[in-house]
Amino acid sequence: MRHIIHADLDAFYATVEQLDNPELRGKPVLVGGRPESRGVVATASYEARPFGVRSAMPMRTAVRLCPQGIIVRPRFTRYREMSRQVMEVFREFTEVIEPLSLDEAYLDISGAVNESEGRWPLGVALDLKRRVKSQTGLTVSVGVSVSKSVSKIASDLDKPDGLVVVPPGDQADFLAPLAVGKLWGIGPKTAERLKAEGVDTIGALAEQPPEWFERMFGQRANSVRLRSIGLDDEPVNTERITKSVSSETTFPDDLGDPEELRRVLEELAGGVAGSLERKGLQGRTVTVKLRLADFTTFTRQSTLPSPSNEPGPIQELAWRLFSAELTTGRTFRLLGVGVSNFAEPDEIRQLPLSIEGDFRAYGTGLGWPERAPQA
Ligand code: DCP
Ligand code: MG
Repeated sequence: MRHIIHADLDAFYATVEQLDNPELRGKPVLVGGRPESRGVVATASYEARPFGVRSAMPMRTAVRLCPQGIIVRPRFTRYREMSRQVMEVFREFTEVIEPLSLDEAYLDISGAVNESEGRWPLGVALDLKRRVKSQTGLTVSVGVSVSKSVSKIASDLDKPDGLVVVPPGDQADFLAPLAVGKLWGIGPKTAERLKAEGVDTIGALAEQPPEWFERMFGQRANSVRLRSIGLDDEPVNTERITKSVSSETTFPDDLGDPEELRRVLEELAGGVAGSLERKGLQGRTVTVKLRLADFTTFTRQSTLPSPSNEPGPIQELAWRLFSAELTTGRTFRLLGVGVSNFAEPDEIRQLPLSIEGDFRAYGTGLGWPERAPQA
């Protein structure tokens, strides 16, 4: 039997700030951009949350709700470093780790569990929490079950410093009373659609007949149905194979000059192309990542007509994506370029080298672990 942990750090950025600066401990900390320049909250410490402060809220609103809040500017390099340390602690338990973002990962701990020797999933989870705390100073909330989607929901139910174990076989009972929107893959729009059908809870969803699932979810019907009873068996996907190559840079001062931005973008794209070539990879999807002066972070991506690791086409498409975002007065804190969606090795020889044809529409990129704050 599989045992899967979903681990998510508590108030990640804010906790790192409190760890590094003892004066912030026990106080409401708001990490994010400046209220006067339309900044947003990246996260708030748990001391600030009773005031109603939430991630992605305008900082101005946060300050109104929590005037005693201490605003701290984010330090992404430090968060990445802490994230690496946490992932190292995870690796003491298993090699089968799927990071979802800087502060979140699935771990397949089946190998660490041995019930006949008294090593139960609960014990492994407690040990993991203790070691994260003692080796990094951070607290992590953990969900444990036999399925990824159940563990993910469980880790969120008892935050901060949470630990929720759903024993094998109890998944459906555990899920039944929860809001249907908590289920992985059910976004706000789908949740609305289900509500209109009288389905509010995961339990109500699970009771629907197969034809209903077909009608509501089409091709996804069976996987959603299995997830609603906690019987999904998706494996923890380790990222040992490279799925994307990217490079990004944060500017010491916000940058708005198109010439300068183009130079930086081409340098980044050229570096990524070189790195692809060294790894023997060719990618189809080019993603640019942008962070504005107010810390809003987002990505734009498009697809090359054929896989490439040449600087020219990658630079050209990166610029095409970026220049569409270059409006008057907009300044940038960070730029990144990534390439993903690699060709299989046997495809590489027979590829045409030109880049002609249509470019596909924008999408949101998944190449970077950070989520975009919504302004
Ligand atoms: N983040 C962000 N913008 C968002 C959401 C999150 O910049 N809209 C960043 C800041 C968070 C980090 O990502 O610290 C992790 O996101 P989580 O959703 O896990 O939030 P926290 O770890 O801060 O809090 P929680 O204890 O609820 O997990
Ligand atoms: Mg978190």
